[in-house]
Amino acid sequence: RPNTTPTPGRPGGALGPCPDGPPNLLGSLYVEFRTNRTLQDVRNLVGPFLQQGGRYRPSSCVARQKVAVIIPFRNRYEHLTHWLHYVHPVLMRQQLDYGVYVINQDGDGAFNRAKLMNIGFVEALIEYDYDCFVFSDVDLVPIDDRNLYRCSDHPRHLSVAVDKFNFILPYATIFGGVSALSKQQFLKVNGFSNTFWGWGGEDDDMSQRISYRRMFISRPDSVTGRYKMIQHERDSHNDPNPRRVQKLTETYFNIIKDGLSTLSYTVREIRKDLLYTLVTVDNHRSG
Ligand code: UD2
Ligand code: MN
Repeated sequence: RPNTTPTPGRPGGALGPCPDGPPNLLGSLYVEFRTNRTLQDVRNLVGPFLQQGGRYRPSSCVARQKVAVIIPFRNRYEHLTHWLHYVHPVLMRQQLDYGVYVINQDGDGAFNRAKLMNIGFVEALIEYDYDCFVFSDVDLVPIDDRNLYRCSDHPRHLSVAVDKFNFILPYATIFGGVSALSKQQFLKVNGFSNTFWGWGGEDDDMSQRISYRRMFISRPDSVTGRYKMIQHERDSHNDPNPRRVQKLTETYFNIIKDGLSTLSYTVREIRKDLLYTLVTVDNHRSG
């Protein structure tokens, strides 16, 4: 094994970096949502490998990236249970130094997915020096563990082949579902817009921010990028945003004046479960 020369000050010798290709991946996975699995079942199963707050790092090597997985959330515990059950083991096999942050919108005002993801970025960075951010819907589970939850040279769209869309990319610029941006990439676009209240548009706004800042969307191939989405009805207080189409014509001008630089919220509670960090926030609805 290379690179096991002891380093001064580190007893027992320093760990080498993890290999670029994680060696223990399984490829395509069996995923089933029709079970009565509980959070406690998942704690029993994967908890022993985790630190409080849904934190993990490989013990045999130094992870190549420090990844915060950010889940925008309200009232979807059943989905979260499946997500944690399936995705934790995948992230472990991918040898990531990672943490799972569930950003929980308090109250029953209009949902704002994009703003929750901005909040997740800021709150995760307060805790640890993450260099990569994966933003994931709570209802999307990868069914191939070769789909690495890492960042690359360009912002990366991971959920390219979702069963709900018959495993094809619905349109070329789509960036919704699961996506990954490095800290630098996220800062370059000033994060997401904070002003998409209700369903839709916020992912396309980010896609436009990326191209206006001269970056591209990178993707895994359509076999590696397969996902199962947990079937659901539209939630209450998340009706389609009637302004979503109009707002997309304004992205270019809004990048610098609507995003991380103007983010305002109040943290109500931070609770560490073994499986995830729950950050409950008031996201200051004002328009
Ligand atoms: C699509 C996109 C999603 C987002 C959304 C429009 C894909 C695969 N998905 O998902 O990324 O762009 O359209 O906003 O392209 N949530 C809650 N509680 C709520 C409402 C939403 O937890 O009450 C969270 C949860 O993580 C959910 C996500 O927001 O997965 C997106 O909401 P959705 O699942 O209702 O939207 P969907 O499936 O149309
Ligand atoms: Mn969904």
